[in-house]
Amino acid sequence: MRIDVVTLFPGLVRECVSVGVVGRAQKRGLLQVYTWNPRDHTHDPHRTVDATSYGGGPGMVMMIEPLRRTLAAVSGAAAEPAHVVYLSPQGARLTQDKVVALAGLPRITLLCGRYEGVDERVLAHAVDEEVSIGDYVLSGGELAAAVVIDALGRLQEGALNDARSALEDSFSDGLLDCPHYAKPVHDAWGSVPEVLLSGDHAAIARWRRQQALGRTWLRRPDLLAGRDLDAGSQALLDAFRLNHAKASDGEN
Ligand code: 6GU
Repeated sequence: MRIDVVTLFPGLVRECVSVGVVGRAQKRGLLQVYTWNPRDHTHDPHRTVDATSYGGGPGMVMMIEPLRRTLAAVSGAAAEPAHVVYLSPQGARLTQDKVVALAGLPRITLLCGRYEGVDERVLAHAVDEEVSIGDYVLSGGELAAAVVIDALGRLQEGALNDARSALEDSFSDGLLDCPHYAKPVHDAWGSVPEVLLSGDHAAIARWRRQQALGRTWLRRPDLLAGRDLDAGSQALLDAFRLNHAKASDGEN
C-alpha cells in the first residue's frame, strides 16, 4: 500500500512511523510512506501557506493554492487515483472497521491541517472523506495521520509476524481483548490463572472469550449495546456477570 502525507511537518510523521511493526513493514516493501510539504509548492519568498480567516477571529487558515499544487503533485506521483482523507476533529470517528476498509485500498493520501485548518473549499473539491481520531483537539493532523498509518500499516499482509495477532486484537470482532500473562507463573503481584496452564485448548479459548466479553461489558457497554450475542457467548457473559456480582458482594 502507498500512503502520501501532505504536511507542514514531514519529519514528525516520518519519525512516528519509522519504528516497530510499521517501520518494518516499510523496510519489507509492504508499505510506502511519502511526505509532501505544501511549503515546497509556494512561489513567494516567505513560502506562505496560511492567511487570516475571513470574518475575523483568531487563528490562520491553510490557503487553497499551495494545497492544490501539492495535491496535484501527489496525484501525478503514482498511477492509481488516491482516496484523499483529511484529518480533523470534525471528521467521522475512526473505528477498526474503517481502518480495515482503508487498509485494503492500494493508495491513500492523508491531508494534515495546522492552525484553524484548511480552507473549506479544499474539503469540497479535493477531499473524499474527513476522519477524526477521537473527541479531543490536537494542534494539527500529523499525530492523527501517524495513528492512521500505524493502524493501516500493521494490517498489511506480512507486516505482523503472526497474522493471528490481528485477528485477536481488541475490536477485530467488536470486543476488547482478553488479559495476557507471561512468565513467571507466581509473582508477588499475583499468579497466572490456572486455566491458562491447563493445556486444555478448548477451555483456554472459552476463558479468553469470556474475559473479552466480560471486560467489554464492564468497560465498554456501548460496544455490546447494538449486538446480538450467540447463545454460547451469552452464557459465558452471564457466568462472568454472576461471578462479578459475587466478587463485588464479597468486597462489602
Ligand atoms: Cl484528525 N486532527 C486534529 N487536529 N485534532 C484531532 C483529530 C484530528 N482527531 C481528534 N482530534
